[in-house]
This record gives sequence, C-alpha cells and structure tokens, in this order.
Amino acid sequence: MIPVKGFSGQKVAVLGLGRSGLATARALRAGRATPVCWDDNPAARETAETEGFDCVDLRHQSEFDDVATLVVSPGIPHLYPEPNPIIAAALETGVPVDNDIGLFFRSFADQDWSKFETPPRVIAVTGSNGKSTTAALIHHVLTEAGRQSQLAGNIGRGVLDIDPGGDGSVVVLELSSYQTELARALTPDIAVFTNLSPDHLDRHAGMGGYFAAKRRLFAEGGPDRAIVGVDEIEGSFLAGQLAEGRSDDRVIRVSVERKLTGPGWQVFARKGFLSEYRKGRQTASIDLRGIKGLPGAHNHQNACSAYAACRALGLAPKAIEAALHSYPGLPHRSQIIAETNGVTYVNDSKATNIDSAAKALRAFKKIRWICGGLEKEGGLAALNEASDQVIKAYVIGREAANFAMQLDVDTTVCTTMERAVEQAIEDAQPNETVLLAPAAASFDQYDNFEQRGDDFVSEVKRRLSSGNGCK
Ligand code: UMA
Ligand code: ADP
Repeated sequence: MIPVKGFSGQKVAVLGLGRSGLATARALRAGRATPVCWDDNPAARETAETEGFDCVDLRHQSEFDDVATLVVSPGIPHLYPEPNPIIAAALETGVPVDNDIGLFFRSFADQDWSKFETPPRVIAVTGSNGKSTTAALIHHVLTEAGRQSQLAGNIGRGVLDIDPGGDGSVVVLELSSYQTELARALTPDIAVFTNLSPDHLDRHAGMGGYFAAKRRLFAEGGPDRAIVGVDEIEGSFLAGQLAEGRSDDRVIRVSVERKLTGPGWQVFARKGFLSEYRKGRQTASIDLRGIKGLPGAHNHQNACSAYAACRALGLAPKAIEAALHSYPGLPHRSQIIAETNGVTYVNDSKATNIDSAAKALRAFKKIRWICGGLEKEGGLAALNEASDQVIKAYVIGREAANFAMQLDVDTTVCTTMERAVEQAIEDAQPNETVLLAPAAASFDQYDNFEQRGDDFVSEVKRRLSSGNGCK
C-alpha cells in the first residue's frame, strides 16, 4: 500500500467504496488521515464499516465543513450527464475534489529513494482502446527483462493498493478518461496515448471533452517522454503540441498506418514489421507476424507503444523482441479460446465500442461474427466499412433485431449467446473464425464484459465437447 501523504490529522471524504474507494480509505488511514466514507449502496457501506471505516451521509452539505478534500471513485460522474449532488456540495463548500490517482502521484515518491541507484519510474497508459493490452504488455516485457514491475489502475487494481517503489522498479498504470479528468496531480515519467475514437461521450459531453480529459495526462506536469499514436488527428495534434520541433525526441510517435519519417524518434508497424527510427536512422526491426498473443494491426499498435515505452526506459530491442513472443495475451481481448476442426474461436468480449470491434473484424479472416448488446451512440456505419470478411452475423442482445437491421451483412437474430454459439458452430466450415466482438456494452444481459466473454467461452466449450463442432 502507498500511505497517502499530506493529510495527517485531517478528515478526507471518500465517495464510492468499490476497488478504488476502499484502497483509498486504507491508504488515507495509513497516512494518519481520517477517512469519512460514503457509498450510495448500503452493502458497500457495510463492507467499509466492517473494516472500521466511518460512513457519514455526505449528501448533507454540512458534513464538508471540516473536510480537507473529497476523493471520488472513477465510476461516479461528476459533471455530465448529470452533476453528482455530493460532489456539487463539496464544490459549493470550497472543498477540493480529487481522486486516487491524484493522491498516488502526490504520495508515491519517498525520501528513501535518495539511497537508490535507480529511482522508481511510473509509466501511465491512456487512450480509447488498447490501454489494458499495452499496459499488460509493458509489465510483461519489464518482468521478463528482470525489472521489478507492478501493474495497477483501470486494469483492476486500485493504484494506492500497490507496494512502495524499490530500487530500479517500475509502476505501470492504465488510466481511463474518468481517472485522468479528475486527478489533481498527474506526473508520470513516461506517458502513452494509444489512440482516440468515440467512447464514454455522455460522461465528457462529447468528443472534445473526452479528448481534453485524456490530454490532461500530458499537460499537468508533463512526462519526460510522451509516446503518442498519431493515426488519428487528435494524436497528431497532441504530438505536435508536446514537441519543440521535428527532432525533439521527448515525443515518440507511433503509427500502424504509415512509415513515419523525420529526425525525431518514431516506432511504426507496416505489413507486420515493427521499425524503430531515431535521428533519421533505423535502430531496430521486429517481425510481429508470428506472435500469437498479438494478432492484427491493432495489437501491432499496442506492440509499438509498449516497445517505445520500454525503449524509453533503456531496454535493448532484442530483449523486448524476446518478451513480445512470450506475451500470453489478456482474457477477452482477441483471445483464441479453441481451434477445432480447422475453425478458430476468438473471444473479444472487450470490444465494447465500434472502433475495437472494427479492428477485430480486420484482424481475422472468414468470420462468423457474434455481436450486439447495449448499443453505444454514434451508429454502426464504421462497422459496415470493416465487415468485408464477415460471412454472417449472429446478433445477441435485448435489441438484437434493431441492431441486426443496421448491419449490411447477412444476419440472423439469435438474442441469446447460447443460440448464437449453437448456430455459428453449426454453420462454421474449416478455415473460418467464430468471433465474439460485440461492438456494444453488455449491461442489457450481463453484469460486465467479463461475464459475457465467460458465457461465450463456456458455450463454445460445452458444444465442442459434446461433439457439435465436428463436421
Ligand atoms: N457509486 C455511488 N454512487 C454513484 C455511482 C457509484 O456510490 O452514483 C458507488 C457504487 O455503489 C460502488 C462504487 O461507487 O460501490 C463503484 O465505484 P467505481 O464504479 O469507480 O468502481 P471501482 O470498483 O472503484 O472500480 C474503479 C474503476 N471503475 C470504473 O471506472 C467504472 C475500475 O475500472 C478500475 O479497475 C478500479 O477502479 C481500480 O482502479 C473498470 C472500468 O469499467 C474496469 N473502467 C471503465 C472502462 O474500462 O471502460 C472506465
Ligand atoms: P482498453 O483497456 O483501452 O479498453 P484493451 O486492451 O482492453 O483496451 O482492449 C479493448 C478492446 O479493444 C478489445 O476488443 C481489443 O481487442 C481491442 N483493442 C486492443 N488494442 C486495440 C487498439 N490498439 N486499437 C483498437 N482496438 C484495440
């Protein structure tokens, strides 16, 4: 745990008592502050009380009179689509609003570091898609290279929950827009911007607000090195804003769409080959095509970003290349779960938005595509542009018929996962891929994307083991 600094003897309000909130309350207590907690869900309050935390009803504005700061969990909207009344009360009283990420950056550095040969470093990864994969890949490469590394943030572990930094150690943080938007301190040593496409627009009042939230990671303090995916205009703009000139190698540009040129530092992948150029000269080339854990151009983008982050830390290209090959992949992201009778089964349940699903459709061939769920705003047009390889779509979700109507490919309305898997397996021929890439949120039928992916996996395994996958 990282004890929170700067609030000793003071009251700090904690709103939301999930993974980040509980870790925050514990870290505040370890820093000799007094957390006063609230969660709108009584069960979450009860859990906190069993750990000895005081819960007070923060909906009463008077509770903020002697509070130093309010720490808010990322899942709680503060401005849009509706302002949260508790956050509004804190603001009205003049109490600063922060989150666990802000507290982490204020508290992580320690006096003991002066004794270290190499001080701990923090790498933070943001962007619309590929954050988890890129962060997990950096963590994997560092670990394989013998560096002590910890992984936390949006990937599932509260940042204040990690161990204090050791000599030469690295912390890899995945940060969502919910987290970067509110943090009052954002000072990573290396920051990565993977890419940008529409997501969470209701929380940020549109694309401009969403981009602004992510950009804060590069503007509040400024990392020593910024690794920026420049395949969208926003990334290109960000890289341009951060660099002093063309040869400023504090910015490493990343692309999977074109060869990047110029006197600066670039990492790009074309036709499955990663290239690194610095000061106009090629410094490395890696064949990514046979790497099982990183299929498709979207994963090559993640490989380029992770490669750049590890290079920025001083790792050698050969060491990174070896570790890319042993990357096992994350569950629910382009995850091959079975290969039977020439048919490949892929679980990409995390493809909850249009761009990630479109990328999955471009990564595989001859696809029987299981899709649908709670539709996100913006329409499905971009999916139709990416569906050349789709033989048929098997549509799930409560609004399956409406979803199917918007697709330009051959569709069948299945509604349930059970039926979609049954039909896809029945139809699949050798050399085809059965791909779950929903292009929608899961909440109409599941608690989360993990549960949806697990359902897909268990349906596939059940049917294949009962012999239904045999032709
Ligand atoms: N709550 C209220 N009032 C509200 C809304 C929620 O009291 O109006 C309470 C809930 O009852 C609950 C708590 O707040 O007890 C939940 O807070 P939370 O949603 O922030 O969940 P945590 O468990 O703290 O998880 C958060 C991140 N969740 C979100 O951003 C929604 C986790 O990312 C992250 O892994 C974790 O902190 C540790 O850092 C998850 C996520 O879905 C994976 N992220 C989004 C995404 O990837 O798309 C951004
Ligand atoms: P995030 O943490 O940003 O949501 P993940 O690595 O969990 O990213 O991947 C989420 C979804 O996006 C998965 O469907 C995955 O296959 C897809 N994906 C992964 N990397 C990229 C990328 N660089 N660009 C677009 N989609 C991606």
